[in-house]
Amino acid sequence: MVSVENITRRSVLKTLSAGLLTLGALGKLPSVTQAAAPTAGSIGPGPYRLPPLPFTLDALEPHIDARTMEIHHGKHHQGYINNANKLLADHPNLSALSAEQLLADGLATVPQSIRSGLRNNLGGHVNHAFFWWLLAAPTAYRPGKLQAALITEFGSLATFQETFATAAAGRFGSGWAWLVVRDGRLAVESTANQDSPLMAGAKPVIGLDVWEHAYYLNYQNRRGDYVQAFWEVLNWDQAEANYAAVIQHV
Ligand code: MN3
Repeated sequence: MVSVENITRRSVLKTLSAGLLTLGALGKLPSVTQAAAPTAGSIGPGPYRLPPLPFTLDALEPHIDARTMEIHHGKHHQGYINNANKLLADHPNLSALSAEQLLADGLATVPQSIRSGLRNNLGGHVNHAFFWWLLAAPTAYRPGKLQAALITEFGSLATFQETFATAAAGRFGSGWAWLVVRDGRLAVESTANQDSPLMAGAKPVIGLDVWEHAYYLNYQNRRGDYVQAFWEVLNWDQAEANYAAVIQHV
């Protein structure tokens, strides 16, 4: 187990409190096989709008079917956005913050009457906007610094994937599995509902939605099969870009 570059807890926190994802930076990263997300995880201030998928609805088949993508993106993600916008309609001061900043630093200042609704729905928006960019039609990827760091941290890529799958399977009910940088190190975690690692002082690198709405049409109760399929459609270029964005703030 080795620390990630020279990231210190302090620098991670500093990065977070800076509103972090000034992800214009991501756009400067070289694109390899996929269009690099200019703003993955960076939504900016409200009111929010549904970001288009960076692929066609059927691009992930047979691993994730088009109908699931259509409902997941067009109904579920849109629903989180509609709800978050409604909750913030009378709070322009909150809406003016970036969505990530509001989640990471601002929830405690949100009026009690809308706090849990905002936690769920703004979390849902931020998580899904981040997630779509991590999916892509299967293709060849060039291993980069992230894969090297995963091997250093977990011993092998396979061990990382097993650890991640265990976290995804072990999240009871609805939630997410994550690869994050926390306290300067890569770590696998999971969150309940739509909670974001940003809410707990970590920076997401890879996230997987394990709500049933993400897989039930195709996999029914077989979450483990869905998690295995995720590796087939994981956009490693984006994961590398996310990792690069985290460590460049050192
Ligand atoms: Mn979802």
